[in-house]
This record gives sequence, C-alpha cells and structure tokens, in this order.
Amino acid sequence: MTSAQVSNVVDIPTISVEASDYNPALVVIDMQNDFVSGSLAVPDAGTIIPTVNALINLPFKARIATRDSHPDNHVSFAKTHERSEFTTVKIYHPEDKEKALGMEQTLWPVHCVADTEGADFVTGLERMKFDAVIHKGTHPSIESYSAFRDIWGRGETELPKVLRQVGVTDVYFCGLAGDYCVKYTAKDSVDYGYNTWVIRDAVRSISSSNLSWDEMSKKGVKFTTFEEVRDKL
Ligand code: VGL
Ligand code: ZN
Repeated sequence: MTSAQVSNVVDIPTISVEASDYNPALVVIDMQNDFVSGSLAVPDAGTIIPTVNALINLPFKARIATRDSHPDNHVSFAKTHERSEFTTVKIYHPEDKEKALGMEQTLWPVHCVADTEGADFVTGLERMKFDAVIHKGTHPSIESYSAFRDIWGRGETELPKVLRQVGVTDVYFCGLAGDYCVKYTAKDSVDYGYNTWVIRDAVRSISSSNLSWDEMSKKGVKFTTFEEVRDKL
C-alpha cells in the first residue's frame, strides 16, 4: 500500500436494495459553512439549502454527503506557500520525487479546516438524513476536488465502494462548487460508469462562466432540475 490515504468515511451503512435497473443515489457536495458564508463563500450558495433539503427527502436508494476536510497546512492554501490567494503554483504528488508530472494548483484562502466550524455542514442542512459522509482533501500535500479520487487520479475515497455496495445505477449531484468539486466529481462519475446527473438548480458556482457546464456536457454528464428529479422518483 503505497498510495497515501486521502479520505475517510464515517458510518458506511449497509443498505439493502433489490436488484433493479434504476437505483438512484443523491450525492450532496460540500454544503459547508466556509463555502456558504465563510472564507470561500460561493455566490448565492445559501439559496440552494431548501432545494437540497427537499432532495434529501426524496426516496433515493442512498443519500451521501461529501465534505472538504483539510489540515491547516494544506497544499491548496495560499498561506502554505506564502503566496497571494487566487494565484497558481505548480505542485507535485508527494511520491513524485523527480517532479516528473506537475499540475497548476489554484491557491485558495484557508477553508474547511477539519474540526473547525467552517468545515461543518451548513446550518439548516438536514444532515441527520445522510447514510454516509465522505471526507476529502485530508492529506496535507494532496488536493482532491473529486469525491471519488484525488487530482492525480490515484488515491480513492470510500465513495466508489459505497456506490458499489448499494448497487447504484444513477448518481444525482447537487451542492458546491459547480466549477470545482461538483464538476470534477461528476466527470469522474461518468468515468466510473454511472449515469450521471447534475441538478442545476441545486448547484452554485464560484465563477459565472458556462465553461464548466460545457465541459461536463462533453464528458457525458446530463443535467436536470429538482422538479424533474422529484417527478421521476
Ligand atoms: C472546492 C475549492 C477548493 C469545492 C474545494 O468544494 O468546490 N473548491 N476546495
Ligand atoms: Zn478545498
């Protein structure tokens, strides 16, 4: 086991589902204080809380939440590099000693430090209804936007296992931020073989550009709305 541990999961449930060709799961991404009203607040993020709660109450086969959960010296923080926020720096995987494969890392304000209020679920979210909570970005020198695996495509979280365990066919994503964690997670979801849906009216993004939607669409991600999902379930 050489790859670094990048996630941990709280309470992987055993959910029994019948074999069926439609087993939808809801994945609520990073609905945390820092992304709603804290150090990396996403514009209008608070307005989706009622819609996300309504989604959580639909009869999905599983409801899974993800949380960005960083140590206070995380590689994605501008402070760690003593650089300005929202600039970029070249980073390498900690096992890439020759620095063969670098990646541009956006440097963020300190956010979602594990065990702080900023990292907690946003107030008002129906957090008790989640069957599993996936933590990501926990390794100091590894960034992880996707809830499936780190940015290097190496260390997996527990999400692939939980989805397999439940026999999920379709994954519905909502939450924050549309142009980072939602985008990377939804694209990975296609790569992992799932029918992948992004619930557009239950997502908010850092940027107002449409590039992320185009990128997801090209990858095979489908878009839907709360009302469509409600009527289908
Ligand atoms: C996220 C930037 C940094 C996200 C996480 O949840 O979209 N964005 N860390
Ligand atoms: Zn982060």
